[in-house]
Amino acid sequence: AKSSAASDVYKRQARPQRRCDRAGAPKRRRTRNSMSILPIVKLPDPILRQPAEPVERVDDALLQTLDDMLETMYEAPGVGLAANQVGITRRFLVVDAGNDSDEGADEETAQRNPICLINPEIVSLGTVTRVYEEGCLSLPGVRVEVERPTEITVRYIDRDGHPRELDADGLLATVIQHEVDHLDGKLIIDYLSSLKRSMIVRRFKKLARQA
Ligand code: GNR
Ligand code: NI
Repeated sequence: AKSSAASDVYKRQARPQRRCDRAGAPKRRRTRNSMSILPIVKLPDPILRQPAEPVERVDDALLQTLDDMLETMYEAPGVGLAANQVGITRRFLVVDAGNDSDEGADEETAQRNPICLINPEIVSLGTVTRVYEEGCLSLPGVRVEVERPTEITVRYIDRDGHPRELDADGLLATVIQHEVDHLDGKLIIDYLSSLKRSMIVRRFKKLARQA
C-alpha cells in the first residue's frame, strides 16, 4: 500500500518504543488505559476512497486503536465506525447497534453492545432486502435511502485474535454492511444517481476550501 500521512500515524503507533528512551526507567505498562477521540475524516478526503488492507496481526496498538474508535463513535455519536474514517486504511471496524430489547430505551437505560470486527468478510447475504435511510459521520448532514439485505452472516477476527462468525439482522446488519463498504472505499452517495452524487461532492469540496 502507498504510504500516506494517515497510515504513517498508524505505523508510528505500532512501532515499539526505542530502548534507549527507556533505559533505567521503571518498567512500564504494556498498554495505555486512556482512550482518545480521533478526528473523523470527511468527504472529499481521498482516504475514504482508498480500499483498506487486511490486518496482519492483533497487537496492542490495534487494540488501543479499536478502543479509541469506540470512544470516538460514542462521542460523535454514531452506531459504527470504519478504520479509514479515522485515517487508517486497514480492514477493521467497530459497531454498537444496541440490543434488540433496546427499543425505546433512553440514554440512561440503553445497554452498550460494542463489537470490534477485524478483517470482516460478509459470507452470506439474505434474499430479503429493505430500504433504510442511512447517515454517515464522514458526510455530515447527508441522508441516503439504501437498499440492503436484512440478514447477513459476517466472518471476522475478534479482539482476542480468534475467528468468529456472526449472524446479524436489523440495524446491526445494515451498519456492518455500511462499514464494510467503507473498507472497500464505498460511500452511501454511491447509491445515488451520478448527478445527485456530484452535487453533494461539489458542496463538500466547497466547504473544505472555505475551512
Ligand atoms: O452513525 C451512523 N448511523 C447510521 C445510520 C444508518 C445506517 C448506517 C449508519 S453508520 C453511521 C456512522 C458511520 O458513518 N459509520 O461509517
Ligand atoms: Ni459511514
